[in-house]
Amino acid sequence: MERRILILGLDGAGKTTILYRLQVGEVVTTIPIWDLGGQTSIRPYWRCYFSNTDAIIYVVDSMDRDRIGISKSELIAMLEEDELKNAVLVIFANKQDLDGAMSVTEVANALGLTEIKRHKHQIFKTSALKGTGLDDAMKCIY
Ligand SMILES: Nc1nc2c(ncn2[C@@H]2O[C@H](COP(=O)(O)OP(=O)(O)O)[C@@H](O)[C@H]2O)c(=O)[nH]1
Ligand SMILES: [Mg+2]
Repeated sequence: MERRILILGLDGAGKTTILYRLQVGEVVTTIPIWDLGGQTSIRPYWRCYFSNTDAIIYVVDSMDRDRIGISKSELIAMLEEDELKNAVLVIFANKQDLDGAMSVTEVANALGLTEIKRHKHQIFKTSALKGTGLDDAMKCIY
């Protein structure tokens, strides 16, 4: 079954690297995945892509403690959008290869995941650089 997947997250989180990894790997070859840039100026346009979304991959830079709060507020604001009400949320706590990165539990707490009731969600630790954790996370969508 074809799924429409959005990949979102702040700039620098690792979205493009993840997409590259998924396409060279075996999990996904022909799936349309929209990589929307994460810069402040284009975040308001994310919603233009929301209709018919089955799954949202939300990528977090686990090393970026300074912006985890912003990442949380963008996530919460996005999930309030009506067009996303049926979308499954898969969070990638990315850059787990880096020393000093927030653990998956820290990222989950910082994002306030336990407060998200309306969407099915799951968080995975990933390293797009090393290619680890991506396949497990994608299995959650397919
Ligand atoms: N150490 C490490 N660096 C990563 C990882 N994923 C992405 N990066 C680096 O983070 C930077 C931003 O990645 P990019 O994919 O362009 O982020 P995007 O803005 O979300 O598309 C690049 O220098 C990547 O090489 C990761 O898992 N570990
Ligand atoms: Mg990018």
